[in-house]
Amino acid sequence: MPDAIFHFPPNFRWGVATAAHQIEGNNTNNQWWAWEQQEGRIKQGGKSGLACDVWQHPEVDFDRAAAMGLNAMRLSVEWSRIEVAPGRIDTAALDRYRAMLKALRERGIEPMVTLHHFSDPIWLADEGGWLNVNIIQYFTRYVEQVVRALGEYTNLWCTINEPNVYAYQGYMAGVFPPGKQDSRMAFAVIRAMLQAHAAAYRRIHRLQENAQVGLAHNLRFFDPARPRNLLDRLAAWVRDLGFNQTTLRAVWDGWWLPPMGFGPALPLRHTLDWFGLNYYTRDLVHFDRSARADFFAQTMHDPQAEPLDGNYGELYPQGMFRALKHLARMGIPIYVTENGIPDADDDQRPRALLLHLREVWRALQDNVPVQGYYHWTLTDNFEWAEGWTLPFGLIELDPQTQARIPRPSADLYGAIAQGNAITPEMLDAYAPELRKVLLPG
Ligand code: IFM
Repeated sequence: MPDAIFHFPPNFRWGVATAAHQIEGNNTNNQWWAWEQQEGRIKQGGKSGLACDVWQHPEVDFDRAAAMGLNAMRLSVEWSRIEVAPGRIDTAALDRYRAMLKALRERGIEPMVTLHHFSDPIWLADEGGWLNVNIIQYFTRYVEQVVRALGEYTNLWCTINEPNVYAYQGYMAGVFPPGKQDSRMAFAVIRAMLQAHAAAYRRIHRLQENAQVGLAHNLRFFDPARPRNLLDRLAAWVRDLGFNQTTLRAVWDGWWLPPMGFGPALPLRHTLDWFGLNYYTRDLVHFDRSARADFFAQTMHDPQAEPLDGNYGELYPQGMFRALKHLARMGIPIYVTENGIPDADDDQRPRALLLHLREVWRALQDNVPVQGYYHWTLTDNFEWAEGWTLPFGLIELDPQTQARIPRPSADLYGAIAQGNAITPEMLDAYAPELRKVLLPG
């Protein structure tokens, strides 16, 4: 590609990210399935149902990913399928996942396997979920079974997806199961998840010599709505502390920060071979003395910024560069394990994709060790409490008929992956403002 302008490094991973409950269908044995059956829990009464039917027909989407020229895919395995009752492993489920990973390898796609992505077996939820005193033993016992069964096909493991989002949505906002509103519980859940990550890291390395183990964190920026206002700055700092820094400092420095605790978190040190960044958007934060339960903060989107569909936030691609630079301080490889926008008519996604990838490229020029980018997501899927209302797919899905229609961004992303670069023509077509800045005339 001689006239390409943003080249990516050789062997860069171009992938898509997915999660078991959002795509497999009929995950009847987890807490999400039970939650979906309760009235009023999911927007428009949506249910995961057959989802993208990936459990029965994984090759449909694997073929599409391969045809796009992708060389990587992040997918999760479903604890509730594998460990159907405490200590009772369904080997047929593990065989099914083995077949999936093999099918990906046959298509030249390297799997990254996430071991926990928001869904818990009902038996675990009934025993208090991540607040159960035995959770670390439970999690490592399950992880060991998965690594023994799937280790032949991958050494790239993501222990837990977004502990902060799981805890915030389930234990503060109350919109994910178990629907609690108790910040003390939320921080106890994150703490347990990080401890379980560390224990899983050690267990995986004991089982697989060349394992590469990481964690995916949803890094959201919180900027003061009025940058000069001290109270807004303080409120933004508190939000950042709770959502980002408590987790980041625990895994970087082995140090618990309030409100998660205070003091050394030694078992967490050196438990990352790489770090996973899930980046989507940012919030502006206003101090509000009446919002006591929310730590005196109100969040809003920048009224000047381009809004994303479904009230998902603002388009803020610069955050990708900021996040990567922030994480570079860890001195370990980084994967962008998720990034994308909900956009049914695809009128924003191609441009958003180019703008975000340009920020990844900028970070690479600054020697940030980014190894790959996994777009969220391949096919529209079940978006948790938002049901089917936020279509994040490069490919449109009709969940009733299972018909798939690639959006223009699927072609664009495929062309970028195949060329390992962004070309001026792509900018002309979708992000002319960037073209003008970079290549005047
Ligand atoms: O769909 C989710 C995913 O499960 C976790 N990260 C954010 C995505 C989009 O909201």
